[in-house]
Amino acid sequence: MALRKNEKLAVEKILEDLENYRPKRKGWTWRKKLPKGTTVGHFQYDQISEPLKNSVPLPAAHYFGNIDPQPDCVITSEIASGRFEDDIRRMRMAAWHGADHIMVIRTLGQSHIDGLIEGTPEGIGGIPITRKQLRASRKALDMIEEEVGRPINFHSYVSGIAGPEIAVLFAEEGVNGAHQDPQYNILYRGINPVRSFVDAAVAKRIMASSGMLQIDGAHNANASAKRAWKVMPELLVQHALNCAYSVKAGMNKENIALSTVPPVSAPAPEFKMNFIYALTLRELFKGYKFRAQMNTRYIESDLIDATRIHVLDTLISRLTSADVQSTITPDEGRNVPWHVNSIKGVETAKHTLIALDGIKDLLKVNEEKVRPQIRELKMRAILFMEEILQVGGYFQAAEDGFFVDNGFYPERAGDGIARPKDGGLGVNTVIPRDQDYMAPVCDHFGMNNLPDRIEKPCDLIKGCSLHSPEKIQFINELDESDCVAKRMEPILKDRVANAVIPEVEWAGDGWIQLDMTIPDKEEYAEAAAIEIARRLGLEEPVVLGKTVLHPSEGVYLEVKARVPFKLDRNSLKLPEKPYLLEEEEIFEFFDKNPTRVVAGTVGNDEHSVGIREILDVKHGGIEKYGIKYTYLGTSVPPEKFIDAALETDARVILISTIVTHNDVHVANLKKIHELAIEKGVRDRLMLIAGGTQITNELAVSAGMDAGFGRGTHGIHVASFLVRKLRRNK
Ligand code: Z97
Repeated sequence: MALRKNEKLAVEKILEDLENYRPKRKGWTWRKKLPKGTTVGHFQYDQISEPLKNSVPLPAAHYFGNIDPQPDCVITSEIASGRFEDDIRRMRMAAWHGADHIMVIRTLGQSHIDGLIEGTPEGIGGIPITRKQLRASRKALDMIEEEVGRPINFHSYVSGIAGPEIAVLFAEEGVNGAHQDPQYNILYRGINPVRSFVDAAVAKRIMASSGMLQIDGAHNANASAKRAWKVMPELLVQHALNCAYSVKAGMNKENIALSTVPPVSAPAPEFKMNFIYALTLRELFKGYKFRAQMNTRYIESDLIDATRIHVLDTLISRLTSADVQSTITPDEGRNVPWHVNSIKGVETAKHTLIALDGIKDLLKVNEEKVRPQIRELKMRAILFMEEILQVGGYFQAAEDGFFVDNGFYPERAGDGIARPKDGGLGVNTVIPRDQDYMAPVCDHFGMNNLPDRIEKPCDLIKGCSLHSPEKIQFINELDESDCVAKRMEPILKDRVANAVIPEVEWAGDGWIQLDMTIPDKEEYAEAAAIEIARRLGLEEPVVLGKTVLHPSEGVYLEVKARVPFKLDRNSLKLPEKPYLLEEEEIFEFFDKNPTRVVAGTVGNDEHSVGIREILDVKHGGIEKYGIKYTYLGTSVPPEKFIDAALETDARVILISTIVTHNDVHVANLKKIHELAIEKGVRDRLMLIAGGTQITNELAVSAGMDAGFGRGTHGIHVASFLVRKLRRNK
């Protein structure tokens, strides 16, 4: 089953025969970089990768021949609507915009569930990972990657007491990357430290066996500490612990990614602090991969603010060579995981990475300035590490509250998260293996007394689920009332009925977003916004975000609300599409076919701004395309248009008319048409009318070849001229 550009992805087809689906490939894939200086369109790039087969380019691409160069680093989209059937469609949108790393975090802390679970028990407060969701998502991604022509990495999270089981599940289902960090379980999930580290070794070994990329959890200290910039030394320590432990558990360095997060944001003096931190990380962790992510802590309910932070963070990524650029952007702060926010995040990353192509070759870091600061940060981290050893090791340090302390080490605020080594979830559940322990399973961590000369341990049991996938038990959802089939019922009905319903995250959710400026104080503005939405007939209005323009003068608000009706797709009147050619084609035509135009406003009409905008090169008037014009001025008599055209050998007359009383505009246009007939030149002249009250029908009925109304730009007129002149040739 292949996807087609002009057809929606049919989720119900993905769900068919899911029990027999196997992932196309396993393991992480990096983008294929192109050589420095590769040409795309008019430009040379130093940091791009292979292009996509199908994509949506950046908004300004149409000025550059619709090129869509892809940066060299992987772009992540964190997609977490909570419903995999909706995530799947958003994955397709994200992939078309240039994401090739799809991170799916469930709406429920997965790690609070102590085992694998089947079904979708939304009732317990969210949705955990299930095999069905993973398989459906991977199957969809296998199709999406064919469509865009680039492998897409699917990512989730290995955490909680069930971590090792989840790692096996991920390896079986072709998940390509995962967060895994024993420190996360200890600090943020209250799991016993010993258990957490033992589990991590098992999970990491499994992840390594299927070539998954691992992202650590250090960024959580950044997001949790009250003063995130104070924990910089600790972050280095956390990264170091997870990196070293992962290598010892059998992972390759190139599959280990540090989860790096800039510690501050403006109004702090952001760049100099974040940059030093990033430089220090790069120096300390040579050979490891870097995943850069915005600091979720500073994302407020303001899309533009989030975008500004994202752009500056990405600048640091470019300057310090991050390998994966995550775009969690505004959703986390606003808690509105909407399709558009995911896509805007991906666009911001793609735009910034491409915009900064080659920047490292242009700038040189001022060593004199940065070196002492990098050295200081390293010293603080090393001292931190030494103190861990002094107190008896990591477990003791975690118990003593070394981590997420708001002091800038060696300063300590005494407010760190303390986790006793003899406490926590799963305490005393680690049991030493017997001397003759033997387990016939592959990619197993730790001591295992396997018989000699067996190729792989699972040969003893004729294959394990990693090597003989037919052994995997696929259990479908168990709850008949809370399952994807039930959720899809109304959606399929709507589809058959050709209903159109707006949507932000779930099919058929009916949400829309409105924005408005209310010229009043914040609380009145908020109340007014809600009331306006209600009076418009919208349901459940909520204010998403506010920007105070002035304490008394006004507030800009974003509101979300539900539309209480559905539209019938067949009854929609489709807007007429203006005929538009690619700019290059227009340039070429007028280069080969020099064309002259005369123009002016007719009768007693002094409104000249519109026609001059259509003519003048400045705002994309027809002059831009090589058309030569003679501007006759305002209030030009009909005869003069014809005479001027003949004198200058013009093929085209542009007649602007705004004044419409007594239908004087129609009369003037008719007159010009008739005069042209009288003089026997109507066939060789093209007559075009324009003005706010002009429509094509009206102009044609008055004898014109075409008419252009409100919203017309030079390119519309130029495209029409090309089409018509080609036909008349
Ligand atoms: C990011 N926006 O992109 P659960 N393990 C680690 C984690 O950092 C996390 C989990 C597991 C962030 C993701 C925060 N991180 C959000 C190392 C979550 C999540 O929800 O506890 O089951 O797992 O990194």
